[in-house]
Amino acid sequence: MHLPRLVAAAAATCCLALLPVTAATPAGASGGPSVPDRPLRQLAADDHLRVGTAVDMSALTDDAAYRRLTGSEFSTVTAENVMKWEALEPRQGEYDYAAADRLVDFARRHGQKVRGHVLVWHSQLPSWLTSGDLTADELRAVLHRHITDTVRHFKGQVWQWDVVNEAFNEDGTLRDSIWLRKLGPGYIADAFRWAHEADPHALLFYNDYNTEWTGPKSDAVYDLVRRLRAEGVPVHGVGFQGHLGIQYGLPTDMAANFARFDRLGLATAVTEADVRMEMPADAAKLATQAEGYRRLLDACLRARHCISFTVWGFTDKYSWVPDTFPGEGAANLFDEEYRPKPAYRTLQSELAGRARSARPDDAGRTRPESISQP
Ligand code: 9MR
Repeated sequence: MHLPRLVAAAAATCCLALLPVTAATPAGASGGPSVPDRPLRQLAADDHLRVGTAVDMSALTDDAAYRRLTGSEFSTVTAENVMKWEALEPRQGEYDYAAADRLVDFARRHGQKVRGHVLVWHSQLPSWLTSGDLTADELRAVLHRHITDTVRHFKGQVWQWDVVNEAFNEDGTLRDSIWLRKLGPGYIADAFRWAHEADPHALLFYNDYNTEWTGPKSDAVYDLVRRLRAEGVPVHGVGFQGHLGIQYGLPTDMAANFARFDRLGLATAVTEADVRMEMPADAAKLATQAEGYRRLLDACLRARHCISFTVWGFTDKYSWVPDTFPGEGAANLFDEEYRPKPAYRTLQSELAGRARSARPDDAGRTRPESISQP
């Protein structure tokens, strides 16, 4: 059931004063509909959902407010950068797991699960790999070893791995990457098989952006995972990154799209949600942003096997957006001073509204822990 628009609007209005999260207005204090002021992770647990954030390890180390909210608001964490190949193996054969291990340790101490990001991607590869003139056989061996070593290192500690990331173009053809060029399309199935051999209990995901709605790109992902499953390849889930921009208009058919993946018996997850805007932000843009986050969460909650909802950072203070899209920003749930934005209150309300509306005899949502593997 949807949270009534009225409540979402009231939630948005209440937060334009941008109170610090620790001193938030008690539910209903303004006389409006009550907005539950509980951490997202608690509210999501009532919906059998894990809620997560990407973590910037420098901020986690240096910024106490960032550290506190990372621990209190989220029940899963993703390494924003420190599990990428260039970070883990800057020189061939020399691994540096220190920063990633610190995140795994933080997660353990805070009762959080870890999303591993990312094993096979065309970006943030070490230069020894991209500029070295490896033959196809050598590259295949290097990829096999990277997946095996990395997944083994984190064995039992990573809940979900993004095994292959962003392999498709917008038109649904395979992206021209070093992997496709040298190894052919079979690299995708190989990556899943190798990851599964290294940790048979980790949930293995295909992850991409602009696949939240139906269209050629999400059709291609759908065809890929359906075929892989039919061939017995151990792919367990599909991640929808969820990088939206309000200037493009909000997608309307995300729930239907998530549902078709759900019907394949696959887990789904929102893996990198943020909703950016052209700056400066104003009340109307922040309200549209809140609706963007709400729609992503709604699509997830309607899919029985959607097991986690992860935002790509939670504060505008450390967002990747302004560097990549000059003139855009304000994409996160909290502003740069850690004041909750309307989007944060909307997620709280949506999560609480779902839990309240769940019937005891409801077939219900799958518990994240019970997703089975082929
Ligand atoms: O947020 C990440 C940023 O700090 C890096 O500079 C960037 C490099 O490409 O990657 C960002 O994260 C990306 C993620 O790994 C994959 N999906 C898109 C994310 C945003 O670009």
